[in-house]
Amino acid sequence: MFNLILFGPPGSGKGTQSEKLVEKYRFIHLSTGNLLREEISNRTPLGLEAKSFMDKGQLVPDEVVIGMIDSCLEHHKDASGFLFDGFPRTEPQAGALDKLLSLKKTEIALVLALEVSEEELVKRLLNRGKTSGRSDDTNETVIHQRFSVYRNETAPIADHYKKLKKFQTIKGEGSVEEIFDSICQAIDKRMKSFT
Ligand code: B4P
Repeated sequence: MFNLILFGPPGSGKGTQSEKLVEKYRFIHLSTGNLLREEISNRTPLGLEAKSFMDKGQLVPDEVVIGMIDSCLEHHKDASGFLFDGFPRTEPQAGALDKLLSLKKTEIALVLALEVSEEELVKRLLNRGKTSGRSDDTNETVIHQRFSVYRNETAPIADHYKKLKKFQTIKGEGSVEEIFDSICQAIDKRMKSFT
C-alpha cells in the first residue's frame, strides 16, 4: 500500500494536483475540505457545525475531521493506496492518522509539500472565489486568517515527517502540468524504494 500526503498552504494546488494524481495512480482521494463541503451542501448537523468554522477561516475541530477520515478508511478496506489532501492539518490529526494507518498495518510513504508565495496564493484564492461561491475565498481578511492558521498549526507538523525522512518540497508555481511532472517524478522515485 502506498499512501501519500499532499501538503501546502490554502490555494497551493493540492486539490488541483490531487485530481490528476488520482487519475494516474488510482489512489483513493481523501480531501477533508471536499468531504466537509459535501456535508455543508447536504445540510447535515456536521456540515452546519463545520461551516461556522470554515467561513471564519478557522479549522474544523480535530475530532470531527478525524472521525470522517476514520470512516472513509473503513469504507475502502481494499484500497491499494490513499491520497490525503488537506489532512492532517494539526499535530493531533497527524498522530491520529499514524495510529489509524498502523491499525491497517500500513503507513505514510511520502509527504509532498507544495511551495507557493503568499502573493500568488492570495491571487489564486480570490480568483477562485469569483466563480466557486466559496465564502472562505472571497474575503481577503478570511484568506489571511487561513494563512495564519496554516503557519501556526499546520506548518509545524512538517517536522514530524522530516524526522522520518518522508518529507519533500515541490515548487508549486508554474503551469499545472509542470508541477504535476515534478510530483510524479518524486512519487515514482519513492515507489521504487518503498516496499
Ligand atoms: P481545502 O478544501 O483543503 O482547500 P484549500 O486549502 O483552500 O485549497 P487547495 O490547496 O486544495 O487549492 P486548489 O488546488 O483548489 O480547505 C478548506 C477549509 O476546510 C479549511 O480552511 C478548513 O476550514 C477546512 N478543513 C479542511 N481540511 C481540514 C482539516 N484537516 N482540519 C480542519 N479543518 C479542515 O487551488 C486553489 C486555486 O488555485 C484554484 O482556483 C486553482 O484553479 C488554482 N491553481 C491551482 N494550481 C495552479 C497553478 N499551478 N497556477 C495557477 N493557478 C493554480
